[in-house]
Amino acid sequence: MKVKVFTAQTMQEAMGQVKSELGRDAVILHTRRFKKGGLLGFGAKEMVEVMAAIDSVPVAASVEKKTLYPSHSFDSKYQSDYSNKTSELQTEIASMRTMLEQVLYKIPKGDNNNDLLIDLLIKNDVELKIAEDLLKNIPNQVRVSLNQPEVIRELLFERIVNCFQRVEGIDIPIVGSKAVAFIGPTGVGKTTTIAKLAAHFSINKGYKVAMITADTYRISAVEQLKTYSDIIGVPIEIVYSPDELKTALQRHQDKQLVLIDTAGRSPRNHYQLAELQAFLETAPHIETHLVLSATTKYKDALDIVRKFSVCSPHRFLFTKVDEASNIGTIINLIYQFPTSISYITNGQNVPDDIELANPQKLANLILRD
Ligand SMILES: Nc1nc2c(ncn2[C@@H]2O[C@H](COP(=O)(O)OP(=O)(O)O)[C@@H](O)[C@H]2O)c(=O)[nH]1
Ligand SMILES: [Mg+2]
Repeated sequence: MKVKVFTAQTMQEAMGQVKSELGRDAVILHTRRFKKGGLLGFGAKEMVEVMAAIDSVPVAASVEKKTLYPSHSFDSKYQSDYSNKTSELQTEIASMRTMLEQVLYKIPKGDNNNDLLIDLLIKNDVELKIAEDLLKNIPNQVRVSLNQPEVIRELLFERIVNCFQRVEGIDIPIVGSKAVAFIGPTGVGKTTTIAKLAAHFSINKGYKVAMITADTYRISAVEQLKTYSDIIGVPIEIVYSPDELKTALQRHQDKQLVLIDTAGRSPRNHYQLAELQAFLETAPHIETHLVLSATTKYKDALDIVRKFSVCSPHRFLFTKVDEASNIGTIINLIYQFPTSISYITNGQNVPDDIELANPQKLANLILRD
């Protein structure tokens, strides 16, 4: 074993000496500070002493360096090995950082406001992953301290509003006709919504409107729409096949808006869905709104959206927001399938209980205490 004492003005300098003489494996046995020079204790310089040892004299640091990166180390082979290693290391560091961030995020942080907001989102049935995603990086984003709950809540609100930014109601063309079909499971409110829209566009807006129903599955369904047709004063057609739908659409070419009701379909019945798809394919210009109830559990709603995707819906329309204890399902779906929302219905009253989706109102409902 070789033991040596090094003195220098700073600890850093002394360590540098240890490293260059004894190498990286040297063991520090002892350090001390002492005063040197001066007169009667005045003007003395502070010095550092380091006692270090090494088992056997190592190859000097400079030689060690040479072994690791020999003089020919920057020929092309070594250079590419070296850069491969560097990029591997960078990838590894990046994935370690992500892991660390995730772990840190999950550590309970007492009364951390993010946790309180996550709890609030989860209480409103927002999926955990989505809640975490919405809150991710918010504090860093504005460099606010975590004790500013109202700032963080405001930022979260804006993020949620952004999720609902895509709002597209029924846009009536200046020239020509628009046909809109409403599809979805049974009982979600398709027929009631059509009646609300027929009244809104014909009575409030003064457009020429017609209704067509392809829901001939139940007599009562046809009668329901016929009653609305009488009250609102818009014509109604009943069609039993895709061909009849085509003819009916041609007959109503003079109308600015044709609203098409369809039979409620079970997302589990492939035959029913294929039949519906065939109806919609008769006229390629039909705009399709998938009607979903806000009271549906997210997992079921996910299944419905997946199954109805064969009909390529252009918009989501959410009903029964008045009955839902929260609207987690709506944000979860929009997050998963970024699709425009057309209308929100919030009651049984025809024609009043319907409105164009409002991102601010929806965001407020998501953050409801
Ligand atoms: N609370 C509430 N009930 C609604 C809403 N929309 C429709 N309904 C009711 O839901 C039930 C089924 O509606 P309907 O239009 O026949 O559904 P469809 O089978 O999809 O055509 C009816 O009792 C409607 O009054 C809504 O926004 N809120
Ligand atoms: Mg119906």
